Amino acid sequence: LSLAERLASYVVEGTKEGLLEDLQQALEEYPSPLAIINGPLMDGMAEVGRLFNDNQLIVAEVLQSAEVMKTSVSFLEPFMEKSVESSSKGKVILATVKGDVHDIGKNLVDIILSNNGYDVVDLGIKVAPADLIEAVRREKPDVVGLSGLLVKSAQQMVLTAQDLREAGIDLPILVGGAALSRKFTTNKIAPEYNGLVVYAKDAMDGLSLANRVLN
Ligand code: B1M
Repeated sequence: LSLAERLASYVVEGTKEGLLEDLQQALEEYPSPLAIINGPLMDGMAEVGRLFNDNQLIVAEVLQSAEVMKTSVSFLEPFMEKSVESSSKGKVILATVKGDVHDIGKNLVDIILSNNGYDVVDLGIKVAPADLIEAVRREKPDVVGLSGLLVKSAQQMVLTAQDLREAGIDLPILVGGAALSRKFTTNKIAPEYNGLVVYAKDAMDGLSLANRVLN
């Protein structure tokens, strides 16, 4: 197998044997750590999603794939580019919405924003609107970032936007995750909110949108 195929297969098989050695080699061959994640590792994840959908994988196996992804991201993180900002570019609260446990994408957004001058407060997964509102009042962020991968999470984002509006919050909201699209964001979430709602297709897009919105 080629290096790319091996990297994808660790994710698909949910095995870590040989993973770190191949990641080390990939660091030499790929233009950046993020290119390793967005390329072969995400290809593996897409295949996991397909197999899971076809009932060829069970949740326990998908969890092992998620572990491989998390180990890989932790291994690669120290090699990612970090900007040396003298002051913070802004504060971002991140959360995976109520009812949703998927956090690999959110954690990637956390790393990319933190490495690029933002203060990030990560509220974790299954964050109910009331907890988000409390955290916004406590932390006084400049942006609220919401992640969701389930179809029902897209609907949950609409409810969360309504609750934020009712709480008088109108900070920019950055939304992302496989459950969403720009169209959904514009047609369903934005009309329910008083502030700006922007959709990021991936973590780097999230960074450039945060930069555009705040700086
Ligand atoms: Co789940 N799962 N899962 N799962 N899982 C999906 C999402 C699914 C599409 C798989 C499938 O059926 N094909 C499907 C959803 C179907 C639907 O709603 N239409 C699904 C399902 C059904 C479920 C369960 C219901 C299964 C069950 O229990 N029967 C269950 C849900 C539990 C719950 O949430 N209540 C479940 C559980 C799990 C695991 C726990 C086993 C595990 C998650 C582990 C974890 O996250 N800690 C898991 C996984 C791994 C997946 C797949 C295979 C991979 C997701 C992933 O990590 N991708 C997924 C299929 C797929 O997406 N191919 C699937 C890699 C990650 C880097 O990408 O999160 O999209 P992603 O993030 C991207 C962008 O979206 C963006 O940036 C990242 C890239 O740079 N982004 C943002 C994300 N958030 C952002 C926020 C931003 C900006 C950008 O700003 C704030």
